[in-house]
Amino acid sequence: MPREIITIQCGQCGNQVGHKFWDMALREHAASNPRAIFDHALSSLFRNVNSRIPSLQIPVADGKHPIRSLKARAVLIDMEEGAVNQLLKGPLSELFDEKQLFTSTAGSGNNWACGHDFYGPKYADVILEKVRREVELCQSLQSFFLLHSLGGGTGSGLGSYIFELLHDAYPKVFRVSAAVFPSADDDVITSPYNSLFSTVALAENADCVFTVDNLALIEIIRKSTKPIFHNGLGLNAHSGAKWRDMEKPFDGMNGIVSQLLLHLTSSVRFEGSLNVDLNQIPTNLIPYPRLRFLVSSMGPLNRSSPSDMAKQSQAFNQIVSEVFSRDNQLIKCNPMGSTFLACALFARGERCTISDLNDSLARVRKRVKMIHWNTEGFKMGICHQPALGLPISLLCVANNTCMRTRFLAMKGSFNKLYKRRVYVHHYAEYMNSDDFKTYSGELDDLIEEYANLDIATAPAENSQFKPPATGF
Ligand SMILES: Nc1nc2c(ncn2[C@@H]2O[C@H](COP(=O)(O)OP(=O)(O)OP(=O)(O)O)[C@@H](O)[C@H]2O)c(=O)[nH]1
Ligand SMILES: [Mg+2]
Repeated sequence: MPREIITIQCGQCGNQVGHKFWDMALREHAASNPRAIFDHALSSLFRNVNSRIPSLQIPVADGKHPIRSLKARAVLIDMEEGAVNQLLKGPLSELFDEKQLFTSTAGSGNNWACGHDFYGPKYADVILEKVRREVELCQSLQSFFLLHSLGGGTGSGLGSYIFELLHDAYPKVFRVSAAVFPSADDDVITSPYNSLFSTVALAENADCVFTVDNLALIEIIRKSTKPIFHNGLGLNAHSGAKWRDMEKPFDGMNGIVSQLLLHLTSSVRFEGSLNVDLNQIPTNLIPYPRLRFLVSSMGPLNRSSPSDMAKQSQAFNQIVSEVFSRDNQLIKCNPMGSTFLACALFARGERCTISDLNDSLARVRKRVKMIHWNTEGFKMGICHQPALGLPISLLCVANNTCMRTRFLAMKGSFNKLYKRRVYVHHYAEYMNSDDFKTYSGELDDLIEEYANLDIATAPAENSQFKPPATGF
């Protein structure tokens, strides 16, 4: 039985990340399935609209091969047209039909409240109708993936509103957010407000949030000595110099986010010896209801992994230590300086084994501080289909109290604006001005929850302490 994922791209960033994601997903499937049969692997992300053509040419979007009967399981939403039109002008346009698109022209003006409190209620019915149509085309829908940024108005405000709608309409389907946090020097002046409001909304309505941070992504790109994920990102050799020098090399940055999504979905798309279903992530990694913000890291980031299998165990050690290092985090924080509530390691590679993973983990294990009630809280998954261009690769997803440092920084930027009431009047049109205090108080609570867990110590033997239920 296929387990389908419906991707909802919302706002400019969400649609640009989605663009890259579909491009890379097609390349990966084309490379893995030279016979090009519409198979189980394809069906979690794509649907075949012409069942009379069971055998397809999997289209790599090179403009030469038509995407005949493949449609992405996706709904594309933006309150401006630019990013969606860009996608429709390119070779991937055939992946979507009109019924999957919903755009307007005015945008949300970098205002969370405009997206959430104006466009949300205004377009709730039409958005739900588009989602419903995609849901009906699934046999066993597993998750909604929301791709969005938290810094603008549409992806953050309308995006979090859509999760509220889905929470009511499809309570049993997992709501997974891939949320791009703004960097501290973001061009969007109001991004501290928007990201704080959407963080609080996601804590309520998402099942889990994969956090990525534009600052961390930019640094990864800048540090790379050669174009990373060369093939996987669809970047060609001579474009390397250009994208490193650009101020915001979104293409490369979105490629890293797409690689994260491809890695996460690889277990539903391909076979593995130790297949971890996506819906096991919230069960295993989220012991407390509001602490849903997961920290991800990937390896290798800066060089390609060896194809020489004799060197594999050495390479594995290297990659495992990389995913625990600060440099490989997709969000600016340092998990090794804080407490892990739970951790998952997902390896991709033809000959990866659980003992490779265990052996390499044992080497770093002593340096990893686990919460006292979950000292063995590691989940492992293996997918034997390698990522494109990477014979072996590893994704680490953790629930770690270091999220509080990221939220403290967010709170600091929010306070800087709010103490002078900068732009508050723009929001007053849509939301109550007291909401600023309410939302920022809720973020304080989240920060405090993480801080308390960070210093938690094992209770005395005769204490009444009951650890939270986890899937471990
Ligand atoms: N990583 C990445 N970040 C992006 C991209 N495009 C925009 N951003 C970031 O997203 C934030 C702005 O959000 P947008 O997605 O442009 O805004 P929107 O959701 O379209 O909302 P409105 O334009 O206000 O209607 C800023 O932090 C940008 O740096 C992208 O393609 N990739
Ligand atoms: Mg926009």
